[in-house]
Amino acid sequence: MKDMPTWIDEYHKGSRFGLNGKVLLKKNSKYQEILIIESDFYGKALMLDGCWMTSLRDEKYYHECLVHPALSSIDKKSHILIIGGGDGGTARECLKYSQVAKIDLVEIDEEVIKVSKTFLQEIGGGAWSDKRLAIHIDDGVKWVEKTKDNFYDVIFIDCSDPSEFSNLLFTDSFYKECKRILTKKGILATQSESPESFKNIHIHILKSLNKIFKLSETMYSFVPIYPSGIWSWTFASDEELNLSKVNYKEVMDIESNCDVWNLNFQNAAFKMMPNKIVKELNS
Ligand code: SPD
Repeated sequence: MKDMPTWIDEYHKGSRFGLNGKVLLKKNSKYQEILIIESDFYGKALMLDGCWMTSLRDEKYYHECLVHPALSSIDKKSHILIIGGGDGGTARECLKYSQVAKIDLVEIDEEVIKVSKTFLQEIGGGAWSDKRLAIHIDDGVKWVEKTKDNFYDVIFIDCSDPSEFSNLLFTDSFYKECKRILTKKGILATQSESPESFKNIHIHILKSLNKIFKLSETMYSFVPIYPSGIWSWTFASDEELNLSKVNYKEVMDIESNCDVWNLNFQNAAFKMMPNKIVKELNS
């Protein structure tokens, strides 16, 4: 019976978002419950504290959208910070750019990295052995606080939904600290939750970034296993945010190496803000 497929659901506001699969691992780390399943259609998938994080089938919908709008548009991209991202998918996408010289990946939960390397190797892939990637087991908020001014060209916040131990990653004071450690033309790129299933926190993120940075833009697409499916990513900068002004030669190479992202997809995704979000932001 132990190995029989079963329904594993994320419960969210009276709805269930589930995959049918076998449980390969269930353990508690210092911070959270970690579950790995092998599902029929989405392949192996990672759930943390009852929330889907990623699956082999749909992870590119998430990681490509977080990384490429920022990295395809910014000229200087040598120093990158990833906060969270313990499955390795965000680092893998960043490393597609030869100008990326150094990535600091700061993940609070070492177990997430260990489990991802063991069960979800396809996600991190060659990133784990790439010399440009430095892994730090640390609290992202503290890491940012101890970083000197104007240090990173791009910061990616690849965090879980707000919870007891990730709440600080959604605060104005944290975003201000990120701004302090970004280079002049640097970009902050964050997953910004769902306009449907996490509407309040979504609005909060957009308002905060809009207030703290001179420029910010949000794109919408799908992450099939997340509650309601629709998801968002927000990009903010104090100097330049030319998200579709790209180096075409470079973009062609990156596009041919992506499953979901391309420039047309991106340009449409930046025009997808649901009207109720537009109204709320303008009210
Ligand atoms: N609802 C889940 C939001 C999680 C976003 N981060 C996922 C991590 C994938 N690298």
